[in-house]
Amino acid sequence: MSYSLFISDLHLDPARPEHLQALESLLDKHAGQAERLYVLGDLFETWIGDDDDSPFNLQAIAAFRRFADSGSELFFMHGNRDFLLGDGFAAATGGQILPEGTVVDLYGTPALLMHGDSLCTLDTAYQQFRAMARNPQWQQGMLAKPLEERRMIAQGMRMQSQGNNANKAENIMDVTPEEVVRVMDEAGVQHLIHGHTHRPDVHDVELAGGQGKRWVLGDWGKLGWQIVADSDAGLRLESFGVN
Ligand code: OKV
Ligand code: MN
Repeated sequence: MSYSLFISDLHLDPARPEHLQALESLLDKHAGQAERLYVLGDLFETWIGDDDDSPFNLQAIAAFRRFADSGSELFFMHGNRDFLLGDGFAAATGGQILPEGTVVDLYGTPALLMHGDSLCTLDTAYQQFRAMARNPQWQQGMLAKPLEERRMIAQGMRMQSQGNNANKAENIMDVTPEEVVRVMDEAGVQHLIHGHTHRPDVHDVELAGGQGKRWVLGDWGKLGWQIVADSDAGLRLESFGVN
């Protein structure tokens, strides 16, 4: 039996060390056992650049490094909080960064992987913010600023967004159903795995070529969430306690 794992939306933050601890347990448990781990975005609550070598970041990187050194493969996708994760982070962890909308083979079943924010097309204010934050020139300009200034800017954006009430998990608009069908048909897959919405569930989708499934990971709170793709048993969404 071979298996691969998917997680997202840990929102790792020094203020909540229990989530980093839970990640470390997950990584140590599956190191050398899982074929691959895919982290589908919002691993960190805020990532202001690979040059932020805080003890918290270094601890997370070291845990991923042990996992990758054990022979398990490691992949990251950007979320809307950690869009500045770069090649430095990937190299330090021993992982690879995948573009949004990558198709992977899960033991004979192709699956489309996304963070999921691009599917929330009705939140136009958010899509504008996303276009800015993902713009390479904007990112270059941001990364050229001193770390302390970036920290202040990110903090200011968060306060502004909280003031607008645009930043609450329960206010994240859900995916647009037509957009889900469009990206799945375009990629020619019957399975889509994503996070972002914090609405962990498995949904049936009516596709051009028949029935599909949309697998949604949850954000880590009192529970953590994972999807296991098993060479024998297929996919399953699971939660586990986080202390
Ligand atoms: C979410 C929206 C803010 C809309 C910033 C580096 C950098 C991360 C960040 C900070 C802000 C996301 C992560 C947020 C949604 C906004 C403003 C508008 C319309 C940096 C890393 F580069 F500035 F240093 N951010 N947040 N908006 O508070 O979640 O949806 S956020
Ligand atoms: Mn997100």
